[in-house]
Amino acid sequence: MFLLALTGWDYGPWVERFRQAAPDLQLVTHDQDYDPTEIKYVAAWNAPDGLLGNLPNLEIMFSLGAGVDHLLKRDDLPDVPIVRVVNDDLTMRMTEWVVLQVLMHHRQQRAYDAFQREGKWEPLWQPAADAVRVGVMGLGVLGRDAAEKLAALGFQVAGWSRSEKQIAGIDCFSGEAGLDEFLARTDILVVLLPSTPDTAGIIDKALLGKLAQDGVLPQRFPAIVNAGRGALQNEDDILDALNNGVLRAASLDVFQQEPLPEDSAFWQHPLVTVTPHIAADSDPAAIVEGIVEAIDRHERDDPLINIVDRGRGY
Ligand code: NDP
Ligand code: OXD
Repeated sequence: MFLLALTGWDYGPWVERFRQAAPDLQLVTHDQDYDPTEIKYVAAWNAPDGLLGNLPNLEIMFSLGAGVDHLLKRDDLPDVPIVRVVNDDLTMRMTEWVVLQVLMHHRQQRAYDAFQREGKWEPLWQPAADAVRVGVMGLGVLGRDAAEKLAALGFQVAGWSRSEKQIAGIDCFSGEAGLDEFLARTDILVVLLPSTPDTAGIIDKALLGKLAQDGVLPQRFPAIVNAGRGALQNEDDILDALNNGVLRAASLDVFQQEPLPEDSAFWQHPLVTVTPHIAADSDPAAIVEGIVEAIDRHERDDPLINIVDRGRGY
């Protein structure tokens, strides 16, 4: 039996899609009556506390997002493989959001929005994309695709990851040793890291202070674009950096506390673009088939793919 355990998302489209993709799958949602000993598979997004620890015959846990911090931080985590979402639809959604934000900063759209509100016709000098250095933190499934699409638009793109990489058209940096050089050549910093003990609070005063201050548009750069997780960012440090000119703009899709509290200074800040954790939604129409296929693989005794490495935390 397959258990869907979600909070904050509507069950309807997920149940409907599972029924279409696997009509024979016995499916229950966590708000229905079920016998916990019958559950072999669970798909979770912010499942209620305690629920996951009470499934004695569980064989696989599916994260309904690409990120798995919502699972790994739990006290009730069973010792079974965790399969996460790796899916072209989700990747493309993230790349769209990242490219949108990078182009918005590059093409000075926030300034034109303000001019429009003032009824002011004021063309600004515009450099070409190849004069702008984008740095992508995290070169996994999402970071790599965004980096490659940004490079195709002509930006000078570098990436930073834990392990060394070689990617055509991208300057690759890795580990502690590569971080400062990567930051020093970055005008627009895109953050697509997972939330782990190693990355907690990594976007802080020290890191922001190492970003390039010699960008081609000094009044716009450096800028940051974070769609990784709120836990990566020290929000007071970001606000200080914006207020004292170390940072010239921020696009934030993720926050330490979500929903973003009403009194957060980010809402009204003229240099900040806020989106409500929508950079890359998990669309049941795209994701359910991958889960059904993983169950088929498991039942055929084929190895699972996209398993989370609990030691690394992602
Ligand atoms: P991956 O696991 O494929 O990639 C993670 C990348 O981060 C890898 O390149 C990895 O390095 C790097 N990394 C991890 N830890 C470190 C570290 N300590 N130092 C340097 N690099 C590190 O993840 P995805 O690309 O699929 O997703 C990234 C994150 O995006 C998710 O974990 C989630 O938090 C977030 N996300 C946000 C969404 C939104 O709507 N806002 C939607 C979906 C995901 P290496 O390659 O060497 O392993
Ligand atoms: C995810 C997310 O991790 O939506 O997929 O944040």
